[in-house]
Amino acid sequence: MKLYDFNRAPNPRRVRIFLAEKGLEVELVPVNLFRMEQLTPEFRQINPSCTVPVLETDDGEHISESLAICRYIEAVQPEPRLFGADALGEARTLMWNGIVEHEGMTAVAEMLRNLSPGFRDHVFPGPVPYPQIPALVERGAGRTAQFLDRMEARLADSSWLAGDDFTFADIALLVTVDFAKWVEIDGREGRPALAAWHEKISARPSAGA
Ligand SMILES: N[C@@H](CCC(=O)N[C@@H](CS)C(=O)NCC(=O)O)C(=O)O
Repeated sequence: MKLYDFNRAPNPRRVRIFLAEKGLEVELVPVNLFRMEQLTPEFRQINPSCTVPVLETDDGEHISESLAICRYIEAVQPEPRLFGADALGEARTLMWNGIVEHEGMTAVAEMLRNLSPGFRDHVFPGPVPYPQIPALVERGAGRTAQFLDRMEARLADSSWLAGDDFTFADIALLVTVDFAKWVEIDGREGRPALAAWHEKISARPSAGA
């Protein structure tokens, strides 16, 4: 297996952490997003969405989308279980991952991509040049704060996001909280449960992946 990767980006980090938790090493193929290598004709053949991560299986098939990649890895190597121990654990993992992706990652991305000069005319991945809308920075900040408050409430009641077990949903939240630092939001400030959870998850060796 090979992973098309960019070491500064949050979604590939989700997969690298997942692989590290599984104790798996795969070849990493760097795709430099700062140099727009994701838009080259060669990479578009690999992933027409022009995003990383992309997993190349041993049969040469290309799988994009972090969730799909990690579900595949879980199926190939079930232990340690990172999508919950049973049907309910899996449903909770997918539910919390969905909440993190749709309410958290998109909010931080809305801020960053409408703010940073590096994303001018590149607000969405892919070749179409969508312009920035500065008003969305403030809206994204509000959505991010609301999301982080929701995570604080959940983690005040639950040791991990999906319950008693560490799962893929926690990995999604870790990369989102760390991604928010790009827009100078420290989600841990004033949120003690989230801060304690962040310290605990960051101490796992996989967090450095
Ligand atoms: N839904 C995808 C999102 C992938 C994604 O957006 N990746 C970003 C890096 S974190 C990317 O490749 N961006 C390319 C671009 O902005 O042009 C996933 O879960 O993997």
